[in-house]
Amino acid sequence: MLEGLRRAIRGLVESVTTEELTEEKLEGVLEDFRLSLIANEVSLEASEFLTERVREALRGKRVPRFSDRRDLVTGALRKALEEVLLEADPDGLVEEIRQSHSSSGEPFPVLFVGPNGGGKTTTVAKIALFLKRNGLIPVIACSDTFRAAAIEQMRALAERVGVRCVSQKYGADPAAVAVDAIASARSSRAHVVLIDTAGRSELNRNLLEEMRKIRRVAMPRRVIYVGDALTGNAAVEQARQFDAYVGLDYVVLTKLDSDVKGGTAISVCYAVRKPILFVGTGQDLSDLAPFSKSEIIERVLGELP
Ligand SMILES: Nc1nc2c(ncn2[C@@H]2O[C@H](COP(=O)(O)OP(=O)(O)OP(=O)(O)O)[C@@H](O)[C@H]2O)c(=O)[nH]1
Ligand SMILES: [Mg+2]
Repeated sequence: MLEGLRRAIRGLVESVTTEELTEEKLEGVLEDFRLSLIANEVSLEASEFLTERVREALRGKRVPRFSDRRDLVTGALRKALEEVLLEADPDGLVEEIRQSHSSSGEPFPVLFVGPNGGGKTTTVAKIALFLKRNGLIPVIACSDTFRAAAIEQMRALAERVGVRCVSQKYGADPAAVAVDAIASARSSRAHVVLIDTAGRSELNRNLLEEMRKIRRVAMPRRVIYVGDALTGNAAVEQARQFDAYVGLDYVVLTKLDSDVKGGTAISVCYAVRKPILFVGTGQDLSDLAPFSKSEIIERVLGELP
């Protein structure tokens, strides 16, 4: 995971700690760094931001000792990443659901949105398991009434987790399915409703309108964007659109287990300024981990030469 990003930073550190840097040379080193970030799925804007932070740390400074220069660079990057990356605490969400349910008796609806194949259905099941392990009773709403076999897929996963799943026929109104599930959760005194929705291969207006309608009708307390880390800039662009159209509270980034580049988390946080709640780390139901800023920073900056 994240080797690419680590290599980009290592390359930068190596350059600044082995060469005498004239202003001109420094610009060349910074440009190489910027391009290596971009090659590892860090968006254009976020790459510029990080590069600028390194430039500020080094520019105009005569730092004769190489080890001091390394510390300046890694210190600047550490600070910049601290600023860009945003994390949300899953235990905080559990507590909020619990408190909301005990004070109102109402289930807490959570809407999952995202592009086709990003991992929504799998993530809904993983989060259902996480919530169940934390003593909450989830109900799942199959509001993907669009894709062939989506309902069977969700039902099979829900069965493995051991949670109830509310569905209707294919072609049914996804918002009506969500409302149905919320009513069913209310009568069974379940704590939380997880609403799985459809994706489309092309992000289009229809899908965004459909999500907006579910939001209006089902009134979720939280909206979670599920994006595939491997798709890099596409995931960022989609997150931006879902945020503009539907409004997002959290991000879940999936497939981090196969993500050798590693820049998507930085890019998504930089673009939509929403915290990452979880990352997906595999296909199993327990392959879900809280997103830890300090862990990511350690992974890319730790033990550099
Ligand atoms: N390696 C890995 N695979 C994952 C992860 N999350 C999901 N997947 C896989 O990605 C594929 C698509 O996942 P789904 O959950 O069906 O994606 P979706 O967003 O619901 O897709 P649509 O319903 O078609 O929009 C499946 O094969 C999942 O097993 C992850 O964190 N790591
Ligand atoms: Mg799905």
